[in-house]
Amino acid sequence: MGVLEVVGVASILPFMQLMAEPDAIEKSRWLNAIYEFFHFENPRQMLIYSGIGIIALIGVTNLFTIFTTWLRYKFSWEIAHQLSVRLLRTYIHKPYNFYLDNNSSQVNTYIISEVGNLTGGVIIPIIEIFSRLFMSIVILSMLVFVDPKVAMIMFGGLGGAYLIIYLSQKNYLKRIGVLRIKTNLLRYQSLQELLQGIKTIMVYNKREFFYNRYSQASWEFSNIQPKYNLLLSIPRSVLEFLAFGSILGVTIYLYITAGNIQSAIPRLSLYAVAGYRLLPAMQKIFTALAKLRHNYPVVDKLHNDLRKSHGDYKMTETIKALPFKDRILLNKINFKYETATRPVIKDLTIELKKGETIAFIGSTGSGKTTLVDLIVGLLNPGKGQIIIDDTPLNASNVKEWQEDISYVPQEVFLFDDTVASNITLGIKAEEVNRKQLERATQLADIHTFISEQLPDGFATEIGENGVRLSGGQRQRLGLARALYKAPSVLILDEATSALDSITEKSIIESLQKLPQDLTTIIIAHRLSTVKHANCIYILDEGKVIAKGTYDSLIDSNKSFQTMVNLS
Ligand code: DUT
Ligand code: MG
Repeated sequence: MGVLEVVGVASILPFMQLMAEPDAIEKSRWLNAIYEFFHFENPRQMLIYSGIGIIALIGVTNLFTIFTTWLRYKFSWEIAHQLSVRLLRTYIHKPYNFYLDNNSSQVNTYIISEVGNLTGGVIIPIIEIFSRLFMSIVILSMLVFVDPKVAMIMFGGLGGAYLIIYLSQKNYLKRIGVLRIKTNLLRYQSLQELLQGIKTIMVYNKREFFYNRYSQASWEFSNIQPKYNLLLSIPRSVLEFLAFGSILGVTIYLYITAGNIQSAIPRLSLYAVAGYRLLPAMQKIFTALAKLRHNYPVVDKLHNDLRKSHGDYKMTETIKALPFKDRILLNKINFKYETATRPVIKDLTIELKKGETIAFIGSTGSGKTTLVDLIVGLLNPGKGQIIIDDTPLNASNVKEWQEDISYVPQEVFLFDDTVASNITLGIKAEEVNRKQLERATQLADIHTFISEQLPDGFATEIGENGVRLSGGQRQRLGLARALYKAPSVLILDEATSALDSITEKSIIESLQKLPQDLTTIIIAHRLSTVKHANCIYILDEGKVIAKGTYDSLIDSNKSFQTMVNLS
């Protein structure tokens, strides 16, 4: 594009020469050579043909510009896509505690919004700088070739002015760049929270507070944009003034040195055309530099997150389950959340035989959920080990261990898709094991509801996070999901707490009828849920304060007696 543009600009000089001085062919070696080469019959003919030639050339140049523009954007957005998915890959492979320490809106904002800013504010500007710089240099060299002094003045004036403006804005641009990222994140975060809490917000009539929360963030963000846009456009006005001034200046200079203005017209046209091309090019370079400066903090942030990753994650979902034959041993495990001051689990040792059902009970906040998060390998114990048969759990086998497990967390996660897809977690419709699906939903006591009450049965869409279902229905879908996987370890964290006692009882009873080697870990506040467990552990502040079967605990443990009496 640069070459084409330069040829277009350069061709103006001989053309104007021909126009201004009919005897130019005799005077100029170049024109004479061209005249001879094409076997023109007279200067008039040469003038017309070269005019047509130049028009064609400008046409081709502009067509080519369209093509290169397309190429440039295609290239840039391809990078944007790659970066975006690479970031996502990095984030979904972060350890679970990353999500405890960071607001999820951050991931959201970076992957979607900031990658867009990176494309528009960094990648495209870099390409712009290269292409425009090349063009500017070639046009400038041509001007130097024609008249070094004028070229230097022109370049020095324009370049110097841009440089001064850029240097004076540099730090400010970066500062508002950092601020822009922060306020953009706040915008996303406050909006996401507003939408998640819409029910509470409506009932508590707190629309104003949450509205203002977003409004504040949006206002701060919107305050930055005009400043940034102004900074980008200031030099244009300054430079237009300078350029017009210099063209006039050059005209006067040439008038004085050449004496007669007629012979200066070709050169003046050249300067005008060169300026016409050079000014926007330099303006674009300036804008690109300023954009780069402003958006550099984005590069920093994203690079930082990408750098800490290994890059080549395996995403395959077909993982071989870790052999589990005999026992799970929690050997003196300790755990403290990074943000907390006190440990949640203290020197805990528990052995769990395959096929057994154990239960964790204890007051709220005693560390039950933390303990099962440790067992499933979402969290890593600070001290101590989790040993499966004889294999200590570590980063390299945790995925295989998770293949053995179905975990129904305290909050069931549902996504806006069909019932079947929510239970099978995205297995393709034709690969779904229908028999297993029926059995799992029957065990979870949700089969009748799905087939009789939902308009499209298993194909019914359940809405965002299952809003079209009741709390108990959501829990039973979570259970059905866990059973569909046919695990060897089933972990239920308050997974039946939203059910009425009768439904819960029938589910727990049917779970007991499952194959003998299913190992079950149940967390419950309702003691009837854990009545049949082989061993009940009472947790308090991360320690086991009593253990035993339901009956033996009733006999031996005072606080257990109180709990039973209260319930
Ligand atoms: N905690 C944190 N950071 C977290 C999660 C929990 O500091 O990301 C604290 C809160 C609580 C303790 O750990 O004081 C134990 O929490 P856990 O969720 O394990 O308690 P629980 O026994 O499951 O309580 P509940 O019966 O209310 O579910
Ligand atoms: Mg819990």
